[in-house]
Amino acid sequence: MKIFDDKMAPNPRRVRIFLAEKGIAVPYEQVAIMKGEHKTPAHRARNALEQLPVLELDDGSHIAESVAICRYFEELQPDPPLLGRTPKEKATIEMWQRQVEFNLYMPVAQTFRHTHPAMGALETQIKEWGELNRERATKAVHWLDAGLAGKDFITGPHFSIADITAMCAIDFGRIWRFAIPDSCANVKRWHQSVAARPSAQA
Ligand SMILES: N[C@@H](CCC(=O)N[C@@H](CS)C(=O)NCC(=O)O)C(=O)O
Repeated sequence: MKIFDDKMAPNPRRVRIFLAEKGIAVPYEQVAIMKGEHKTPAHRARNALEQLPVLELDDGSHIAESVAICRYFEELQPDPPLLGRTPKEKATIEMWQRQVEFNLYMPVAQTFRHTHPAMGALETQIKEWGELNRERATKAVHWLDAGLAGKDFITGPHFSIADITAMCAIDFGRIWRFAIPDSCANVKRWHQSVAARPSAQA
């Protein structure tokens, strides 16, 4: 078993943090996106969408999609649970995970892809789309701030995959100088706490 990873990219980081929280060690093989290594026939055979991360199982099969890979390891090793225990917890975590992914993560990524000069090699850049997503990302942090009121973590008292996705989105945004607004005190407090977990270094 191994994971095809790019240390510089935010989606593979989600999986690394998830595994670090569970204390699961999996060998990583680096595939450098900025060198185009994810567009080779070898990587296309692992994931026809030319994306990372990809988990390779011992039978030679592949699982792409960060959340699907996390789900696989959660099923293998439920503790500590990062996708919920009870039906209500599982559904609540999935709700937040998807909302954070669509409302915060995607706008942060789209701003980067459509406004950063380095992304011109990978993306047909539409500046207006990038700028619209810059606004959407800022709006989403305010939405997250309201959601974090009175809570330690996004879904309640326990750290979950939703916290991982949100932290990776916010940290990735630094590449286009995104910063948590001073008015978002809940997000600032939460970010300090999740960034201090050892897994954040994974
Ligand atoms: N929904 C996928 C998204 C994967 C994805 O977009 N990965 C990026 C790295 S963060 C990638 O491989 N990009 C390659 C490219 O844009 O050409 C997941 O969650 O794993």
